Amino acid sequence: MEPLSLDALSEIDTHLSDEERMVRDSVRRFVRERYAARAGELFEEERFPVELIPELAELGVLGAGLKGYGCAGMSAVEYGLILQELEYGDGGLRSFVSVQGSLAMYAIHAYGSEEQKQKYLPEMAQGKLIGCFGLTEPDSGSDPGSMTTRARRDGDSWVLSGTKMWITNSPLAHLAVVWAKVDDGGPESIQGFIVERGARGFETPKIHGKMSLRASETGEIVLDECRVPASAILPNKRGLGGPLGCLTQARFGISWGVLGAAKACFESTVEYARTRVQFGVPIASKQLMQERLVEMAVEIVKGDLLALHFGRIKDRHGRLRPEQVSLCKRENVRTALDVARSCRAVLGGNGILLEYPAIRHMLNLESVYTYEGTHEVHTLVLGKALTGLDAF
Ligand code: TGC
Ligand code: FAD
Repeated sequence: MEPLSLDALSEIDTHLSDEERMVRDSVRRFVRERYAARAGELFEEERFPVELIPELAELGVLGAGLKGYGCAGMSAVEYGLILQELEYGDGGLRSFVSVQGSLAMYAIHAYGSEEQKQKYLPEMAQGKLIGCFGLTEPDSGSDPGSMTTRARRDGDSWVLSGTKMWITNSPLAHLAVVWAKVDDGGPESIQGFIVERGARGFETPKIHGKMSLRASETGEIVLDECRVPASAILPNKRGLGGPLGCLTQARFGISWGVLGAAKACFESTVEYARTRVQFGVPIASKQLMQERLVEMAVEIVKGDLLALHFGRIKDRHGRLRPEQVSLCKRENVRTALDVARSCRAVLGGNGILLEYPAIRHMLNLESVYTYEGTHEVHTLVLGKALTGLDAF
């Protein structure tokens, strides 16, 4: 008997429009034809395939959810479906797209001047300019309000000093959206700056030796009295709500993306368990094994429905409450990580080989559990919302 696919089990397609399915299927084709076979190799080589950037741009996935300025203007659900397909390939591929669109481009789109939008967004949508997003610092992770990076006004310039840590895409970025505390004589406030590569005092050393998201370039941003023009400031938002507003976009996308990783693990593991024979029968014929697979399938289907429910609300109202996004990110990342770990175990010794996707996704998801707000941070965001009491 042929096994039932997850999509057939959930009949998720019955909730999607023709347009949504078309967008998903085109990215699905790209990932399966152009990325999947190389995923293990890229992970091993610790390399993001920059040669695929023009094709990603051609698919319209860079800044896909933004309107105008050469962006595709897709719905929240279409954007989520895209990220799920990308992360089916690898979390590094999805991270590249999340950071470019939901963080760097979104910051410029939401808080930039008209001139900044015209200057950067069309070329970012075309993949000709790559951006990164510098919020985290070595001593300021979950508590970004404690950042020490400063921007001092000096005549027609801003002078930036500080170090950003764990910055996705920074080693290959043409520009960085950097968050700093502004020192202009007024009350202290966090604001965004666009720093172009080439600015004196701007360095982006790569972080080596990651055991997770190895196919994603991660680096620091070192700002050593880095002078940028007065026009580099993002003028239309002050305060921590600026970067957190961008994170709300990216976290929503992640809550879809991680299910792609879970599905890739699940599909390959079912296939393996159906053909791996121990004690004279396929291991998939054992009740303990079927229970394990069923638990995974149920959680993945629930995750899909959760993402779709909140995606539809986002499309209807144009926004989600941050707590709703925390709920989705927290729950679906946990599901995906549990699924990847369980799949790794079903594969036995083979589960530690890069030949199978489980260990790669499992390791990638350890980062996703931590970035964009750790699991604990999202617990506390929800706890605060539900009780009215701040436990940070
Ligand atoms: P708090 O006092 O609660 O809030 C400060 C101001 O921000 C507003 N706000 C939000 N606005 C939009 N979206 C959200 N999610 C928001 N959360 C809060 C809030 O209303 C307030 O506005 P105002 O006008 O009243 O000033 O701030 P807090 O200092 O208590 O911190 C809250 C906390 C802990 C939840 C927050 O700082 C947090 O989320 N921490 C986690 C940090 C984080 O997620 N860092 C991610 C870095 S980027 C990254 O990881 C990219 S990985 C990308 C990839 O490769 O895919
Ligand atoms: P910490 O904040 O030091 O947390 C350590 C532990 O303490 C965690 O378990 C945490 O949940 C827990 N903890 C913290 N506060 C509390 C509390 N109040 N109560 C209970 N527990 C608590 N950042 C960017 O700005 N841009 C990027 O592009 C980016 N990309 C990244 C890519 C990768 C691969 C990784 C790993 C990280 C990336 N980050 C990026 C940084 C990421 O957002 C941070 O790692 C994350 O916010 C957590 O900060 P931290 O690592 O300093 O951990």
